[in-house]
Amino acid sequence: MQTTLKKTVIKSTASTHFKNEVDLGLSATVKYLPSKYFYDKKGDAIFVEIMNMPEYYLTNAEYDIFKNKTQDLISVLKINHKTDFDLIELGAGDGTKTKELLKVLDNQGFKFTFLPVDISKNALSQLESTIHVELPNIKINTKQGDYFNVLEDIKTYEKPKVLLFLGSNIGNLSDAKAAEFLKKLSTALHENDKVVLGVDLIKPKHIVLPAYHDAQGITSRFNLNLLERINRELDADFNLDMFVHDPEYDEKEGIAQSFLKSLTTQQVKIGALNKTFILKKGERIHTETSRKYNETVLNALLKDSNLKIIDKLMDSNNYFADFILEK
Ligand code: AVI
Repeated sequence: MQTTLKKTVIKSTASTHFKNEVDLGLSATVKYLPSKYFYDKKGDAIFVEIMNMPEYYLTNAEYDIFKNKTQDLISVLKINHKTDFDLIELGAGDGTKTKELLKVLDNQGFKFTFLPVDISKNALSQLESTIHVELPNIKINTKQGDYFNVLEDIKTYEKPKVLLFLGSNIGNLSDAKAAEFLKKLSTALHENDKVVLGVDLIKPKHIVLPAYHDAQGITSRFNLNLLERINRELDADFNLDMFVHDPEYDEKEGIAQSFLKSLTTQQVKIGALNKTFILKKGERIHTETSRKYNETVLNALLKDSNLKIIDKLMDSNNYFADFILEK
């Protein structure tokens, strides 16, 4: 297929998925919109702002582990100096944390190829150029795509693997989906391969909730951008002034959730669906789950996979953990 035609087909398939999922979510008895749609160009930029907010402790906490416990991380991974291995990162983004590990591996003469995987081609090419400049010895081979699809590819790689899945990205999946993902992940690995799974830990509300309800209203903009995206891409007429960002955190369960609450009873027309949806005053649209973990929760998710926890590293505040899993 011609490249431009192929791009158009991929784009229109993506927008058909978006349209159908918006339709499903807004037609449900309890309305929802999938959080994966936060990440358009504007959403990506707001997410960078989130990671730099004082309240969003997750990024710094995991950076603390990668920067200050690099040697511990290398030891628990039990990597052999003589064996060439693949270091795969799912959802690599700008690679800030991973570069700390790459630097030390490189200095200590480990033989490996870095394989960052991301949905964003743009993020990958930026990462590739910074690695070439900052760490010119590192062999890098980028992979663009959806994690689930990329796992199919990874399965065929022969070398030992260390797979990084950081940032508590797993927390945006329901427990059922996370368990399915981990099971699929384990089938892509060989015996003794390792996974570094970064998760936010269950802790008190006064620490977690502000990370999703910041003083500057950045997370509110992030959440509302989802409605703006529907307006832009699906010809809808959401009035953003008539919705508020409404997050909550259940400290006992360890689950943060974000909603958009309708301030009035209103009708919203979505041109691309040729449909009108009614929202009652106070009705909420669920937009995101950000699960927090402890070892019991994680072990329950790993039950049907062939992965087991062999170690964990925590930041200096004990807010965040990188669990080391082994097949
Ligand atoms: C990407 N993910 C792990 C973030 C989180 O903490 O759930 C997304 C996010 N949503 C609001 N703030 C950050």
